[in-house]
Amino acid sequence: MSDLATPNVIRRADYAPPAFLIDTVALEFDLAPERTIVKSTLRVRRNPAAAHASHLELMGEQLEFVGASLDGQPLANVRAHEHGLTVENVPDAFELTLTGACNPAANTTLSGLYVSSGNFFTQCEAEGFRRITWFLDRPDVMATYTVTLRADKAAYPVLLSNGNLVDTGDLPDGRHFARWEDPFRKPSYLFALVAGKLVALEERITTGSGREKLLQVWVEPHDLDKTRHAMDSLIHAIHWDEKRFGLELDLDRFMIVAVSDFNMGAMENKGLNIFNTKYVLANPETATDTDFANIEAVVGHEYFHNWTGNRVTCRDWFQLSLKEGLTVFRDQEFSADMSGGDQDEAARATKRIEDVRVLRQMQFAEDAGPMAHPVRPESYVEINNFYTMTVYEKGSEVVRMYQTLFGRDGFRKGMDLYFARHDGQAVTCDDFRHALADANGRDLAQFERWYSQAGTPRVSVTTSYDEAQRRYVVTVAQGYGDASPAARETQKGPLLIPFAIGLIGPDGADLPLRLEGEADAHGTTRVLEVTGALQTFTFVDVPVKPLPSLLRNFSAPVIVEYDYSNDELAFLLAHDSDPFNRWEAGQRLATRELLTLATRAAEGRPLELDDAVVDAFRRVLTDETLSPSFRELALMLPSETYLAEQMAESDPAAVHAARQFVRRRLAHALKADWLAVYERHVTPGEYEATPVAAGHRALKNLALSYLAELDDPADAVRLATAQYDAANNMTDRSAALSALLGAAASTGGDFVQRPLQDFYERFEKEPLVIDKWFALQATQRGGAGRPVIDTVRALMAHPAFNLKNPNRARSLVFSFCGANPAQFHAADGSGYAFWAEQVLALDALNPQVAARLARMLELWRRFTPKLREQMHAALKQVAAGVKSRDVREIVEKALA
Ligand code: B3K
Ligand code: ZN
Repeated sequence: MSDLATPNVIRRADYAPPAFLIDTVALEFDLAPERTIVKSTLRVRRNPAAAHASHLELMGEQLEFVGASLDGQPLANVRAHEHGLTVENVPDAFELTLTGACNPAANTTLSGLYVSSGNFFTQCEAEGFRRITWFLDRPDVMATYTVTLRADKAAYPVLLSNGNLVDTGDLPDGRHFARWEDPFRKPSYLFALVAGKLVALEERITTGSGREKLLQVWVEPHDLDKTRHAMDSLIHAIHWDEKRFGLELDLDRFMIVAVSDFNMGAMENKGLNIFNTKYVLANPETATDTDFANIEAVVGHEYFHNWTGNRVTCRDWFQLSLKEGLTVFRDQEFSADMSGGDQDEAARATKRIEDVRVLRQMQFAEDAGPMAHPVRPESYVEINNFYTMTVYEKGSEVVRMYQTLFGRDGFRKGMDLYFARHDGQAVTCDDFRHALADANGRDLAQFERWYSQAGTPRVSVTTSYDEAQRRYVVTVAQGYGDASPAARETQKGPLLIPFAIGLIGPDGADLPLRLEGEADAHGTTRVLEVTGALQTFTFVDVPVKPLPSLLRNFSAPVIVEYDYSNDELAFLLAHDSDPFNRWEAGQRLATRELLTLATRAAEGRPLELDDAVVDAFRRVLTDETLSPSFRELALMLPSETYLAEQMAESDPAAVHAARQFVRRRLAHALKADWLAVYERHVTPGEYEATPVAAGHRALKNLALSYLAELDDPADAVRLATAQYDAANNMTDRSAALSALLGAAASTGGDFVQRPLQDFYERFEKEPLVIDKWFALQATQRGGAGRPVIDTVRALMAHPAFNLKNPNRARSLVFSFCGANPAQFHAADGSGYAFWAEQVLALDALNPQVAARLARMLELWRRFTPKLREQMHAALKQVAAGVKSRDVREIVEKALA
């Protein structure tokens, strides 16, 4: 049965409050893999704030109707249908009992109730609860829940749901039960249950008000030795939210459960967070430094949702960024504080750089294509397609701008007012903005455009210095450039842009800043408030012609255009006091050079690299006053994907040729330095997961990857082989293997076969590590006459490959299509044919995951004509065979 019967567009403008409210929900589950019976008893009443309706319409999908009663009487005027259930002529207030059945074992969508490794799990956000029972499955219907779980005791010894455990006991026939009560009203998307053979790491902590709390991390028994880091991250998150925002854990018990089949990262169900194993399980042998950091961030993120999302939730799904943008901002600040405290600006900058890199590579690309939408979208076909980089990452930048405008204290005042006004409510992005505005005595009407306009703003800056008058005039123009049609139709006017700027003197020191009209100079970074389409700011008392440092710490999610020379960029890279902008100067320098080279490569002209670029890189590499993590970020070239997006017509092959040329050139020119850095930054002894140790490993492994580019990679092969064999942690082991794969691509050497095989055998029983094994091979560079698609196709037939497991699908299929552009965009179209096959195969199993893969061709119009044609054909092939609403929305928008 396809769900295409109603391919209707849902519009924000059509929001209407629900005709009925549900105050209490009592759920009883008789859990069985093939047929689970769910009995739901609802206290329903007419919504006084809504128009009168005589029928109650509940949503339901893939449910078998078993029976119904109203106020204890069997119900005749009830009609179950494909999209739910209608009860006709209901009274003003009543108790409704509905019994239905579903098939968790057959549920490959991983939405609703499903089975993974023999255990039961749920995923309800956004609209999965309706696949469990009939309901007003929308976030503005908030109820208190009591949940009774019954199941076979031997097969499902652990029975979990939201809130507090109030009763347990044995039942006849080897069954048992558990009853859970959640004291907090919540929307249905936050409901969860888990049942199965699981064990927990437990801790008891005391929170700010002196109350004791039970914390649990539940996993399969063989994974118990990988839960310590997740538990520590949870404890840190709980303390951080008290300290930074005065927000305390409200439940007596807080549980995290890991599941290996999961569509995304994790889910913030009230008191019972369910996580992809990837964001829970870690020990030094199996997880990289990046995995450790991601676990901390995601554990924090889901925990922070308890207040920003759960206590205050969204009125409707158009407001998704209300909880997601805000919670991403909170997790970014948490990670920054964890890595460097709130004092160490350089350590905080590392986190900032990583976040901005993701935003620019992924969100700016989204803005440039057919899925471009505002942070608060106006319409959708399938809401699951709108858990996007724009809603999450740009949404976080929008929240960050309030903090940039009002400072940390002003932001905190706004948050306090937001909770004072809206605790326990389902609200809108406007409510959040008003709280921030009112708490700070500001009119933020213009700021609303950040929520309603799509596209990436461009800020063009010109400057002029009057030596006689000692005045420096900064002229700022804002617009959207040639935005995509989807973005253009949302654009109405200029934004309020907090634009942080500094002025640097010829000695490299910041100049004190005094704007015209100010009594005296203060500070060396100023947040200018740009509000007009064209505006000038005049600095006075400027003793020498300065160099501007623009958009410090990336104070707004915009593209800055300013005509820096290569020498000026090298100067900023060496001197800017803003660590973000030091990195930024290096990226601009490299990007400009790489794009010039890519154009030359496309025209078949010889390539050469400006010595100034080599020198700038050498200075960073050898500057021991800079932190290793900063150097690693500064020396990493912009990604091929990002570079291709900057071209008038994306040409992945030309970009790859240019980037490889530069990597080789830097490898040769700085060979002795790379070797010295490699030796200096080894981290002998026991593995430490600290940011400092991780920084050393990152820089050392970057050096190794450059050394692997040498024409004669003997040194790299020797070092990488030794590193692989001696490694006591996954960061070093996987980096060594990756370097060997790199060296093998250029030389065809067979030195990589043994470690590749060893890696598989060593970690055969660790699915998350086997994911890395697939991903490393999917993203490897292709050698002459050895296209990676051949390896990928062979790996699809490997016994360990399984398309139904999203992590495995992502490790091979998504990694190849999304993270190996030069191979995926092969001129013969082989990558696109593979993509179309896999999108259609996934579409039949798991539409949400399929839709993510489908998006990988959405920028097809921006590529060179030959690639464009082939991508178009692949898209049409998918459009002709698609079944799900999820994938259909993506391909139809791409083809429109
Ligand atoms: N809120 C969930 C995402 C749900 C996605 C549904 N397709 C995880 C998070 O953002 O915390
Ligand atoms: Zn979230």
